[in-house]
Amino acid sequence: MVLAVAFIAGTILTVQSAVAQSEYHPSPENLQARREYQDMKFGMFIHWGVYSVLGDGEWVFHERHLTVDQYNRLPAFFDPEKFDAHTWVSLAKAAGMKYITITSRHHDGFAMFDSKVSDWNIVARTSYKKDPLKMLADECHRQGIKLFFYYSQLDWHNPDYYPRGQTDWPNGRPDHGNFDAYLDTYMDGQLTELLTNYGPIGGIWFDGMWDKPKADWHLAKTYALIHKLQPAALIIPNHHQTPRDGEDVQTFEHDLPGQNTAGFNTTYISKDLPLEMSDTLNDSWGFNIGDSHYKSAEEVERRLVKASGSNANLLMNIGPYPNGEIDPQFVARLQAVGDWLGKYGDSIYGTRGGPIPPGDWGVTTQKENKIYVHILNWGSPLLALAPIASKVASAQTLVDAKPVEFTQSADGVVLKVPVRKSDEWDRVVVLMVNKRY
Ligand code: JFZ
Repeated sequence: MVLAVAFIAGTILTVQSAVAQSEYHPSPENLQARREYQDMKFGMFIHWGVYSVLGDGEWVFHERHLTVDQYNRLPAFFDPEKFDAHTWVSLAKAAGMKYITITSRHHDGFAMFDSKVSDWNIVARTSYKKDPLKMLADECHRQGIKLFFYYSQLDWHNPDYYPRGQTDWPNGRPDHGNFDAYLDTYMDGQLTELLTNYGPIGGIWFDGMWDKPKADWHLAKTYALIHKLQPAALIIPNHHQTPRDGEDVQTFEHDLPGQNTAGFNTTYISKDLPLEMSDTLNDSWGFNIGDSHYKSAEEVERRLVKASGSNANLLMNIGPYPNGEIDPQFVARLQAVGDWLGKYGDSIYGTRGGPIPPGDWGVTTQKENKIYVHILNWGSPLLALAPIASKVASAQTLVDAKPVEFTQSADGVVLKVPVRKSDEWDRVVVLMVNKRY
């Protein structure tokens, strides 16, 4: 009897998920937006909120076990007088980044935009009184940068985020609350604002569902709302699970797709969805005054190249100061990566992961009838690559178009590797092939 019930329940679940699978047909605008998203390759992640004042990362509310009453003092000190949307967007452009994903609200629930849903927002609670996301959206539209909003589903402040999740600590909230109202009124209300008041946006980057893995997050409803308000807006959930219906991008945190050095990423890789990898320029997301562990520009470039070779975008994070300035250390590195992209961008933008699997030596990307061989680590004169289906017509270096000797056989392609110039991060050899990818 128990087995029979379990079997029937299992069958119903299977049927339901099969039905759910078939219900989501991405709109043509959405599919087009996914392709454009994949073409962009490099984005700027920005973690910025009232927590930035304390210079101790975006989890400070939780890590110091502050109470809601104590945290409520913080917005009064947040006055980003030096914030200038033009400077931020120009930096993203100079870095060769094509999109920006910014925290519209993080786990502290504090809306960095003008929200009518609650006064727990920058316009109502700070002396700054302005909406930086509006200025950023306008500037992004002017400069042709796509803007995505990070939105935390997890909330450490709202009493209706109840039952609380695994990050719970006693911070003074009552032991009751209406989670349905939190999702349907508060969250969907704010998402409606974000998808209505800022012109066309790139999409919503969700985070925090992992705090209550078993809860019903009303995802179908929220996703349908987003796709109704802006069909081209992409839904990018940072839940580290196999993508669900309605989700448009699979994103990986601190890891290339399929790798799991961080310990919380899934090794499943979607074959259909665009992929993204998020990473930090030092070791923090939000401004952390004690973190000077900056990655070099070369290291950022290598991560971008490896992400591209794995068919993924790289979303590289900075945590601006609470006054709105961006750490000059970040600026210098981003500009250097932008200079590199100025010369090597053809081998990144608009490409997809190449036909040769990534190896210790490097990766390949591909576009039209070109395969770009990115040689990142190789000290020997010859490099043997796995076989490819198409015939190589010619090979040359990307930067100075010098011919590169090669042989092709059933066993693969062997390249005579160009000698590395002293300041050369990546030797890119372009293979012209007879097949269009
Ligand atoms: C999340 C945020 O908590 C973090 O502050 C930052 O915004 C980052 C981009 O996303 O990081 C996570 C996500 C998942 C887990 C931990 C941190 N997890 O599953 O334990």
